[in-house]
Amino acid sequence: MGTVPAWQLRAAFARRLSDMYGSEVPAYTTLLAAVAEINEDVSRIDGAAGRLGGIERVAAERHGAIRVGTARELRRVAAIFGAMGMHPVGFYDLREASRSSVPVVSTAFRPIEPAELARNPFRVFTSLLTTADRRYFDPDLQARLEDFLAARELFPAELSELAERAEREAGLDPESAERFLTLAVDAFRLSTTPIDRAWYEELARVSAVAADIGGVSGTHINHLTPRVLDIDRLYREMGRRGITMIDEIQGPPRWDGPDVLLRQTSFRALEEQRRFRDADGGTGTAPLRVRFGEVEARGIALTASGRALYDDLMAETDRRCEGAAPTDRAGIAREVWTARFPRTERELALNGQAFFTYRAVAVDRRPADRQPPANLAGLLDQGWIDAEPIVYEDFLPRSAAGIFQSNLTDAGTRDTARSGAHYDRQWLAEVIGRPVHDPVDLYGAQQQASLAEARAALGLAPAAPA
Ligand code: OOG
Ligand code: NI
Repeated sequence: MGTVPAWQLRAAFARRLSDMYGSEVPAYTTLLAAVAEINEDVSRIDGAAGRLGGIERVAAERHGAIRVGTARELRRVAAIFGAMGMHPVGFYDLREASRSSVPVVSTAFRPIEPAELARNPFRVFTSLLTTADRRYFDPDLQARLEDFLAARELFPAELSELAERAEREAGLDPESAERFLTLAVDAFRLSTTPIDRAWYEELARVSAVAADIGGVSGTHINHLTPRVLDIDRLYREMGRRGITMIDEIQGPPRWDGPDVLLRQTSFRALEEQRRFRDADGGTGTAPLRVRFGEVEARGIALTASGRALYDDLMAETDRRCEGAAPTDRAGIAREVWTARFPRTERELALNGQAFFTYRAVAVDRRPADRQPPANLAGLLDQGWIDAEPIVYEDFLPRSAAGIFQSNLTDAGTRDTARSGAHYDRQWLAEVIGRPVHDPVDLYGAQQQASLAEARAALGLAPAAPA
């Protein structure tokens, strides 16, 4: 009897979660059908489509999002994802990135090794409620909220035990794997336990996100996002299929230069009937909007300086959009990018603005009767090495905040006269009890290792640090 390794647990979990979500949220199934059609079409007509991950990877690729209330819950989540080879990467402070009341800080659990990403890149954006932030919660509400959260159990003990064993032993026997997957998918299903109406509404006055996290007895996947190779086409296609998307695609504009980072768009959460319990003990149903759909297109990972340029272009686009009609934004963004963003991958590589995997070309393809030059520009231009873009595997705080926001019916309240509690990546690492990786470090190490290997293959000394 073999062992089911972490990556197979991850791939099976992503697939089963997707099946579960599809059976409960019909619009998601519509989205998947449109995505599959477009991906097949694009990969047939565009030979370069596979450069940012092969079609098999892209077809299976999903990200999900969950929200939890306490450090203890987050540690449980980390163990469950750890069993699937997913590790916390990045720190996102959505309190600062939103106009509405979004009292959370977040990380993403995902594979970090290139080979693991290629097998299945499933990632889960995971948010933690900031109960100690006085802008949202006064001491009395904080205390009642924390009591409520401390009394609930998101995950059965058996699930946590299986997760710990899987991580310790690098996999599970098939029977335990089956049990683990069943319990894990169930843990992220929308709960049918009646919701305490008064409590939910009290939290919703502060923030719909706080109510979604701390007003109910369970957590749930609130969206699952497939990856599409042409997001502009998908956007139009969803309209044709009768599903209204939010009014823009977030992230970089469509333009004729390299695709970088991440472009996302979503449809608003649909009303679902939920059971509520009133103070007098009676129960009833009322509609809630908590599960939605999103789709994304992924591009090349940017270095710190590439990212600074990106942020700068977004800020310039914002300034130039003031007073303009919302529908003008895409055109304005495209102008800003055309004027200021590098037009080719080569430029991005040589400027040190984006990450690539470098490989020495096969011996019989190398220039004959010549010595390889020492510098990267010469190596690329004379055809000694190939540069394959590294896919951006992470998220964008502003898009994330936009996704949260587009699903709030009410902005909530925030006392801006008070200062917020401070949280950062280090703090989060201590809370989780595991390192929280810096995404730029991960991409940088991957690029560095590939370049060193390529140079060694060509008999060159390791590159001097840039
Ligand atoms: C998470 C929103 C962030 C993304 O794709 O940026 C996100 C949430 O709504 O809980 O998933
Ligand atoms: Ni998302």
